[in-house]
Amino acid sequence: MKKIALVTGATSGIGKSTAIMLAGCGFNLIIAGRRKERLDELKSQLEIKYKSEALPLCFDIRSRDEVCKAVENLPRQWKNIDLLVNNAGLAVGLNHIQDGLFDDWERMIDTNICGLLYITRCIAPLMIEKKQGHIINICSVAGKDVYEKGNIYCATKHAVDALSKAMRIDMLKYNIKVTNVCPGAVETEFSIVRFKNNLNQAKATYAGMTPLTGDDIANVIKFVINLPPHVCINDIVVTPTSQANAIIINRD
Ligand code: NDP
Ligand code: 8X3
Repeated sequence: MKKIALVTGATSGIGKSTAIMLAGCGFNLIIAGRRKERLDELKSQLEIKYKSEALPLCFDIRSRDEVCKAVENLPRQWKNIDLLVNNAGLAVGLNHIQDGLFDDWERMIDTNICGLLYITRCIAPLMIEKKQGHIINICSVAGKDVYEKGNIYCATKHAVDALSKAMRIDMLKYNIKVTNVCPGAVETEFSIVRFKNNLNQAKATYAGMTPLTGDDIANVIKFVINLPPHVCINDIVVTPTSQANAIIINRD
C-alpha cells in the first residue's frame, strides 16, 4: 500500500516541488492550497505522470473552521497520513517596525503560525493513533536570525523553529519524527507575494546570485524522509552557496 503525504501550500514553489518529488517516491498525495485550478492541474500531473492518487483540499489555512472541516471530511482511507509537510506560508511587506502595516502582520501571523498550528492539531492525533508519522515544518533562515525590516516575518519563523522543537518533545513517545527545514533564498512566488506583485522588486531579491529552487528543497526533504526509521534529522539549514545566513549574501 502506498504511503500518504499531506503537503500544504502545494500550488506553488517549494510545496509544489515537494508534492511532485513525493509522488516520484511512491506517495499518494493530499495537496492543499487556496487556488483550486492549480490544485486540479497538479492532481492530473501526479496521477498521469507518477501514477499517484491525489486529493486536492482547497482551504484557507488561516481559517480554523475550514482546516478542521477539510480534515474531518477526508475519506477514511485518506486519514492514514504518514507525512505532513507544513509548508504554506508567506512574507508580506518589508518595512521597519514603525512603518509596518497591521494587515500585513496579521496575514503573516495567521498563516505562518496559526495555520501551521491548526493543521498540525488536526493531523497529529491521526499519527498518534498509529504511533507512526513524520512532520516536516518549513521554517527559514529567518527563523534563525533576524534582518532589517524582516521583523514580523522573522518572528513568525522563530515561532516555527520553537514549535518544531516543542512538537518533537510532545510527539516523542508516539514514534513521530519532527524535522525543521530552514531554507535561505529560494526563487519561487515568495518575493512576488512579499512585494505585492512588484515584479522588479521581486527579481532584485535574487540579483547577482544563484538562488535555490523549489526542487533543491524537495531534494533535501527526499533525503530527510528516506533515512531509516530510527534516524531523525531534527533541523537542517540550507542556503545558496553564496548566502551565509539570513543577512549576508555575496552578490556579483
Ligand atoms: P510560494 O509563494 O511560491 O508558495 C506559498 C504557498 O503557500 C502557496 O502554495 C500558497 O497557496 C500557500 N499559502 C499561502 N497562504 C495561504 C493560505 N492562507 N492558505 C493556504 N495556503 C496558503 O512560496 P514558497 O514556496 O517559497 O514558500 C513556501 C514556504 O517556504 C513558506 O512557508 C515560506 O515562508 C518558506 N520559505 C521560503 C523561502 C524562499 O526564499 N522562497 C525561504 C525560506 C522559507 P495558495 O496561494 O494557493 O493558497
Ligand atoms: C525566506 C528567506 O531570507 O527572505 O524565508 O527571510 S528570507
